[in-house]
Amino acid sequence: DDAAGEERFLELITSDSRVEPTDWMPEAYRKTLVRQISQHAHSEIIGMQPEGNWITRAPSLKRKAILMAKVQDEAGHGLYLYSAAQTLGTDRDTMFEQLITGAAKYSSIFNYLTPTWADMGSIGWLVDGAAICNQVPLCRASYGPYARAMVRICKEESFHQRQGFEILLALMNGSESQRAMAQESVNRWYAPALMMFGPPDADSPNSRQSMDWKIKRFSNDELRQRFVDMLVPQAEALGVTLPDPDLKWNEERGHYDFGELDWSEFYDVLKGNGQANAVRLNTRRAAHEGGAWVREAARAYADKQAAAAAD
Ligand code: FAQ
Repeated sequence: DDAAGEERFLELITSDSRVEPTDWMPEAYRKTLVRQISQHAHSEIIGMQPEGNWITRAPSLKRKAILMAKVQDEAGHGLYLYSAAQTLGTDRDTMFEQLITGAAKYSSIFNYLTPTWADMGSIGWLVDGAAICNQVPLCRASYGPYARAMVRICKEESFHQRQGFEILLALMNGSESQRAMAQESVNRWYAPALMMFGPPDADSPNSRQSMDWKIKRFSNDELRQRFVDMLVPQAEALGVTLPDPDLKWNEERGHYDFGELDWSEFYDVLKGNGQANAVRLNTRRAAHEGGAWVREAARAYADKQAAAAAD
């Protein structure tokens, strides 16, 4: 019954064990997991677009092959995450529908445009870097299928981050104009990457409960700080400047202080007013509708196989 189920659920959470799909769980726990996991899945799927935009224009065959592999990894991440969300009883068609009608959220970062090749470097270094910071703790999330999906995703994200760093490093070792291109791109991506961690703790309605349930292990601001601390020495190695005049080592705190972010921009992007919200959704919708015949063919094939097996 529910009382016994709840007791066992709390015991699993307190003892840092995993909650599995067949375990009793509070409806609100299920709901917040579906919310977070589906948003995460949508981010991976929409996140293919800003880089997909550069596949045909990558500056060498090797760069093209690497970029294609990375974008394919993102499709894979989306699929593991949809599978994890499905174990909570929400089917994939419902989630797709929520995405293409604009009802679902996905990460703010993918509503920014990628006008230069250096943006492939910045996405890998900053966006995948932020993703790793946020996602490594999720490997210990209390919900088993989500945590296990994150383990593999994080391994691939580490490779993605290195390839982005390496793109920027090649540019920084190049000509004057290549260095300028890298710096200009970092200038555009830095603040939006810091916003990926979500609003400041004081304005984060879901954090407290998600941390009590051990879905989130650290708060948005804690992870943002960890990310900034990680970036500074990497920026020095690259020779790029992080665009924040207030960025400064704080001996007392043992962390870098950094400037206030423009949260009005973040909320504006969430409302649909970012550079690329409309493009992203239209492209996704067209891909989904254009792929309808593949789903129909797969269904017809599966029916035929099932009929043959029944004979
Ligand atoms: N964008 O109360 P909180 C990737 C929403 S990495 C849009 O703090 P929570 C890899 C939030 O959903 C990107 N919305 O929420 C890649 C909530 O709205 P709701 C994906 C945001 O859940 C790299 C409201 O604001 N990663 O894809 C954002 O406790 C390169 C209040 O916020 C993940 O999804 C945002 N940045 O904490 C792929 C990681 N931030 O739902 C391709 C898993 C907040 O109440 C290329 N997710 N919101 O309507 C998480 O860790 C959490 O969900 C947070 C937000 C930390 C994102």
